[in-house]
Amino acid sequence: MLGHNRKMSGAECMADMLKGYGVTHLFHVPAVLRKTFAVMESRTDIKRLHVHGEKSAAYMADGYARASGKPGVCAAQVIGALNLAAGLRDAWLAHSPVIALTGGREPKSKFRKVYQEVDDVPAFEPVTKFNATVDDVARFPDMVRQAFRAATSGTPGPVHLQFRGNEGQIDNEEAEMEPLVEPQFSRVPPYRPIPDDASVKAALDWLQKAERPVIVAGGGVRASGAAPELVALAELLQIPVATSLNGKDTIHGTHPLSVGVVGTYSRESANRVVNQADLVCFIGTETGGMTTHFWAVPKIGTQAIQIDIDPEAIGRNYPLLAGVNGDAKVTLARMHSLADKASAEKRKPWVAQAQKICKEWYAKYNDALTSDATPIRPERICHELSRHVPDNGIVVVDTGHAGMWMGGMYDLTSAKQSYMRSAGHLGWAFPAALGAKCGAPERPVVCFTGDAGFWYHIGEIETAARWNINTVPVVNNNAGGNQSKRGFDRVYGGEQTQKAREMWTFTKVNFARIAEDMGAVGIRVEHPSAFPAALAQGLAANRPVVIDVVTDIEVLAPTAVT
Ligand SMILES: Cc1ncc(C[n+]2csc(CCOP(=O)(O)OP(=O)(O)O)c2C)c(N)n1
Ligand SMILES: [Mg+2]
Repeated sequence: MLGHNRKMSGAECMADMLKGYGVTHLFHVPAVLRKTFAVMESRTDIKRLHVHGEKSAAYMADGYARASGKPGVCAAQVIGALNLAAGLRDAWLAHSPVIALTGGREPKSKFRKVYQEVDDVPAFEPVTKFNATVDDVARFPDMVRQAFRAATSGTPGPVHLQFRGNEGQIDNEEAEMEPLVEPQFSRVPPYRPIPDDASVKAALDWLQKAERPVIVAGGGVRASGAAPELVALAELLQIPVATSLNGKDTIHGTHPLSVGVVGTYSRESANRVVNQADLVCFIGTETGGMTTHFWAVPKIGTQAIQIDIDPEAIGRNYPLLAGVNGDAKVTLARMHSLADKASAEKRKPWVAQAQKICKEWYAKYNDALTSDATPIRPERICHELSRHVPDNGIVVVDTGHAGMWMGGMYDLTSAKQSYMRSAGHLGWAFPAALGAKCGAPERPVVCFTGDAGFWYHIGEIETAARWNINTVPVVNNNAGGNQSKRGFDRVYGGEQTQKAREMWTFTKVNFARIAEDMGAVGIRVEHPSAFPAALAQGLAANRPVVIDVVTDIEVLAPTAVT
């Protein structure tokens, strides 16, 4: 209650506030805010997960946030702070609300060569929306509130609070405080800004006049929870929908208007449809390099309209006929209510053309998707995942080839499924999947990663076993980082030397065996026909699992078409 201050420690205040904001898990490497962690035990049910590196703590918080829509919280003492900052970079790129807590310097001893100390604050600046220090214990309530407010509002993103003392010992101190919580900021989105009606009508007018329009839906649609409104508008007006990689779950892949992920880690059909469109409607996408294949899909000059919650994003990369500033869900619902259904008729040939392009894609890749080859082709894993990921499953995907394979070849088959992807960092997916499971414990979580990606945070198998976080990582194990093959061939003038392979190949390792040793269920798959049963076993295990799939190191993912 406002104005009811009482004497309490920073630790008590922090524990009460995190509980009040609905935080259920905190990912950390000790020792930071020790008193807070101790007090949490008696005042809250928050799980305090000691994980195997600050970067994976940040990735877990990120996965938790993307799966639940609630801010994920991670923490590190002063020496681990920059490891934590490194882990915020993916959350920053993906606009994921992560709150990072670190220990920091004491005014009375800074610049005196304190053990382990540097000035960490500047390093958080490029990866946070709000980067602040808490130097007086009486500031706990308003700074924690500001952290949640900044993380969740507008375009969401990471924040950093540095607490005085290398371990944030300021939490031992007392002051007159009120641990006031604003539940509105405990999840994304806290506000739904309503767009100016004139701008909505102008955009809708262009959309309805177009004969070959396409929608490109991004992570902003996902953050807004606007997938149902997106699909409803597309159906009403008969408009094909492509997505960014971050927005892949805003329309499921088997929907008749879905054309796939557009851009660089993409599906050929999406790029072809977008490049044949006479108008592109961008919704909740930054129109960044990845989604537009470096502004080649669509080409600059294509007629475009754009809807975004961030006014600065509107028109950044494509000159626009119309821009709409507002929340995706309310904007799409408003467009739906104003739409002229009769205008859909003239787009029938265009929808048929888009569907033909999609069919051509399936025909072209059918052999690879259903291949019985051993070592296994990654396309076959994607195909089996499309067939067997449960109806309410969350799929968490790493970057590089993993992003290309799954972005292009995997289909969500239900509106209840979710898809989360690394925004660029190799090794993100496995810890993020563990965080996702913590954030959505009732949903099955499957992770797709390469072996190079899996090596990064392999120690987290032990965390999964210790906390019984039953995700099902599927490791596309080709004993190398073979996305590098193409690049090295190029710099060697066509074909690299045999010796060059030492730069991107590894020892052949059985991850299933390693998983067993760490207390998880390990399943090794050497033939594609065994994969469905392995996945079913993994999903039913009710224990942490690792599915190690032996795949072909020579197979490369298709590159983007323009
Ligand atoms: C932090 C980081 N470092 C480096 C890279 C560059 N990179 C992208 S993919 C890749 C190799 C991936 O290997 P693996 O996970 O085994 O997948 P594969 O290509 O073999 O399918 C590398 C090094 C990156 N994306 N992120
Ligand atoms: Mg590999």
